[in-house]
Amino acid sequence: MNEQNYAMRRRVLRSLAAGGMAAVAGAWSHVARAADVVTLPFENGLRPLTNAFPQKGEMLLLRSRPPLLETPFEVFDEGVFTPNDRFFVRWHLADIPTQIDARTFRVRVRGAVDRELDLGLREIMHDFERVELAAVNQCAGNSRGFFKPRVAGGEWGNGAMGNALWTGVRLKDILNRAGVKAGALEVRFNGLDAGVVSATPDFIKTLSVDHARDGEVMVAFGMNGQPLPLLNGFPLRLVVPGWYSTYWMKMLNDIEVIETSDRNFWMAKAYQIPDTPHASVSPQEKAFKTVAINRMVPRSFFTNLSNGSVVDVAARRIVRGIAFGGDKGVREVRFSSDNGATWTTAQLGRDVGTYGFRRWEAPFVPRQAGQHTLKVMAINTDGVAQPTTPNWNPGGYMRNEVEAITVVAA
Ligand SMILES: Nc1nc2c(c(=O)[nH]1)N[C@H]1C(S)=C(S)[C@@H](COP(=O)(O)O)O[C@H]1N2
Ligand SMILES: [Mo]
Repeated sequence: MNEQNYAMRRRVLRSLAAGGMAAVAGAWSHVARAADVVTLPFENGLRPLTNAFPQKGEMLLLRSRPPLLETPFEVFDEGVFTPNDRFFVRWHLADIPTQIDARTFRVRVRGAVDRELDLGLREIMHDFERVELAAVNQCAGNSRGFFKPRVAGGEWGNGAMGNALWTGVRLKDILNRAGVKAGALEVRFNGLDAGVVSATPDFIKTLSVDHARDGEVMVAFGMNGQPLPLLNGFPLRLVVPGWYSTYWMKMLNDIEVIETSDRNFWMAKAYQIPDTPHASVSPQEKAFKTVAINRMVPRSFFTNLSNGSVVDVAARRIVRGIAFGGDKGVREVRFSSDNGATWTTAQLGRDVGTYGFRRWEAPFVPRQAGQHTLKVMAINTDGVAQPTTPNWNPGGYMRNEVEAITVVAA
C-alpha cells in the first residue's frame, strides 16, 4: 500500500469513527432552482443544472423526488475517477433518510446462517481485512434517452455512470463469520430507504451465494478516500464489480441468506432483459424469454470533443476519452476519424484496475475542412467488442453501441 492510499484510508476511518453524522441540512423535495440548462441530444433532452443537493456539486436534474441526478459529461474528461460531488445519483423510493448516525447504525446478517450478526460500523471497519478496488458504477439504464423508439424510464444521457476507488471489506468475510448454511442459494440485500406508500415494493436485490462469496463483492464505506456521500449510500453500500449498479445496494443495513430463489418484484419483474444477444429484441416483439440483468458490457466515449465541436483544419490534435471493459478489463480501444471506414489503435492510459475507467487517446488530423465523423470502440479482455448497431429492449437497458460524434474542421 502506498503512502497516499494509507493517508486516504486513515482519513476515511477517522471521519467515520469520529461518529460523524452524514448531517444533511434540509430536504431535497423542492425542485431546485435551475441556474442553467443543458440539452442532451435526444427528444425531451432539456435538463436543468442543479446545485441544490447535499454533498453534490453541479448536476443535471432528471427528478427531485426520489433524486435522479446525472453527471455532466465534461466531468469525465477531468480524470478516470469521478469526484464524489459529481457522481450520479439514482434512487427508486422517495423515503430516504436525510441523516444517519454513524455511531448507532447497524447492519444485520441473518437467515440461513449459523450465527446471526448485528454489526456496527466500527466492527465492519476493524474486524475484517480492508480492501480497495476501482470499479465503474453504471446504471443499467445509462443512455436510455437514446433509445429509438423511446421507452419508459429515466431518460439518462451517458452520465449515469462513474468510476470510484471503493474502500471496504469483502462480503465473503462477513458471510464466513456468520457461517452460510449448506443449501443456501442466494443472498438478499436491503437498504434503509422505503416507499412512501406501503404498497410500493421495498427495493431489495439478490445475488447467488457463489457470487456473494467470490471475494470481489465488497461492502464499501469509502469512496475516493472519503465516506460515501449520503445520496450514494452512506454509510455502507454494496460494490458488485462488473455488474450493473442496480445490485449495488445503498445504505445497506440488511443481508439475508436465503434457501430459495428470490422472486421479489425487483428481481423477478423489474430489471429484466431479453435473453438474447446484446439483450436486444425488435420493438414489435412481445413474447421473449427474459433474465435478470447482470454483467456489464464494454463501452467507450469521447471526453474532449463532442458533437459539433469545431477543430482546426490540418492541425494535429489529440482526441481522448474513457473506456471500460464491463465485466472485464479493457484490451484495446480503436479510434476512427472516417466514420468507421478505417480504425487505429488508441493509446491506453494507466490501468487503475480491471473494473475501472481507462483513459484512451489518439491523434487526429482533419485534412479537409468540413464534417468528420469520429468513432470509438472498446474491446475487452474477453474479446467482446462494442456493437456497431444499437440494441433495443423495452427497459432501455445495456446500451453500448459504438459512439460516434461529428466535428467540424474549419
Ligand atoms: N438502497 C438503494 N440502493 C440502490 C438503489 C435504490 O433505489 N435504493 N438504486 C440502485 C440503482 S438502480 C442504481 S443505478 C444505483 C445508483 O447508485 P448511485 O446513486 O450511488 O450512483 O444504486 C443502486 N442501489
Ligand atoms: Mo439503475
